[in-house]
Amino acid sequence: MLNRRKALVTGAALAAMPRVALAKSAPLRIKPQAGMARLGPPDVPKTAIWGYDGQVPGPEIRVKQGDEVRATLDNGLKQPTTIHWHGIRIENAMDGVAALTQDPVEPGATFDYRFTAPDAGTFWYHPHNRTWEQMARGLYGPLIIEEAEPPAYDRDITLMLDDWRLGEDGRIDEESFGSMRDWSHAGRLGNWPTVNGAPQPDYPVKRNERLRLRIINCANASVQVLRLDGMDARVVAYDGMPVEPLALDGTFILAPAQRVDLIADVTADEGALMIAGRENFRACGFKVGGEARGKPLTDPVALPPNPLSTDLDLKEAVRTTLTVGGGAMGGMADARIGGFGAAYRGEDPVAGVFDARTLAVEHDLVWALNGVAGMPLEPLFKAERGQTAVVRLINEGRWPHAMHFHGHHFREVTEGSPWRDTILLGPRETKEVAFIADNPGRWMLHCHMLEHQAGGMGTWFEVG
Ligand SMILES: [Cu+2]
Repeated sequence: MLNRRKALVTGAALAAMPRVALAKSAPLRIKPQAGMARLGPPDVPKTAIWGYDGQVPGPEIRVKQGDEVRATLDNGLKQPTTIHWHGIRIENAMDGVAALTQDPVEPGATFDYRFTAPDAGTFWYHPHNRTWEQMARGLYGPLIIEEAEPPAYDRDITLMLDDWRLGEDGRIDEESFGSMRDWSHAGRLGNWPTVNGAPQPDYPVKRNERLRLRIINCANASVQVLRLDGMDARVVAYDGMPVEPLALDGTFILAPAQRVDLIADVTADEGALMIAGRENFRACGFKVGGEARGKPLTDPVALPPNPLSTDLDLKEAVRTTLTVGGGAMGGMADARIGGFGAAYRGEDPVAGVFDARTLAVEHDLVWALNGVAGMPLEPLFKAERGQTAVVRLINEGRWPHAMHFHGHHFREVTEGSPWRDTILLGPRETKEVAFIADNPGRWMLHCHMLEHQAGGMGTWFEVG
């Protein structure tokens, strides 16, 4: 295995992101396929990855709020895939969840996605079929929806954080795919971090420049603890939803799939850094050079609001409890098997209640939601269109979870909580979240620690 410490001494090249200007007339063509990427240090061979258009991250898709995105998925992989447009309050049929909202797209086949992005902000796209493997191999890309009138800044930088499991030869560790140890513990944690598919890249900036940093956690399961040095930064959005600007003080946390938008003024003379984790590991750098910006910008940094319904009606809400059971040392006695996948394949769902060992050994299921392991035949709850939904999330186990709701943004039912699409639920923690179920369809709700999802932590709800 590559050792992170090796990265501490590695110099890095200046990095640039691939960009795609989206022509309104022609649909974009996105081809997930095999490719090569220099993920490791210079003395380690390139890594065989799967990427959109063969690169990691995939091309940045950038449109204006309210514009239509047309994208043809052209599957160049040897296994079926889909594209999920994470965090977009999208039309249900375009949500990209294999078996729930569409058939998986077979190798060599295509699927046309077409949607209008209602909200401006930082989003991303990734597969929703065998996600635990396809994302670990590099399938993800940024989806940036621009405000009509953004606040003033000099530079807009997207930072996609990942955490790979690589061998000394630079290869992705394939043997541990499907490891029940990972699935029942913290998920697939990596040994090699990258930002935008590069080890510790440096981004050129100038002193006094104002940056907009869009940080996305693309790791399968790692919760990232981050810190910015050499900048004066404010949080302006979480998961694509603007918040009252808040000065960044010390570390900030990004669970898998979460995003944060920062507006940051470069105050350092030589170099600014983003630091990750307890080891003070250097995730990426900002090389300060050239002539300084004469005067720092002092304009307001708040983002314009998005058209999200926020008027919760807790009295008339549909209320549900979702209890997470299972995992190593979780004490789960038994569970039923959801059966959704079997029914989708035209097989008879497995009936009966099974003990935890049988579930793990015979069915690769190690987690349950409300005593059901894997997607259930019936939705967790049904809401009338426009009704408020309240979900009490209870984690009885020892592992954190990153709970993601599709098609909607929600917030904790405590004053001043931000609107998000993914929330970190700590060990033995309970959180109550609420949202207005105004997007009709069948929506997935799952843990975004992808091994947990694969191991049983997935359910769905229906909005009429
Ligand atoms: Cu989880």
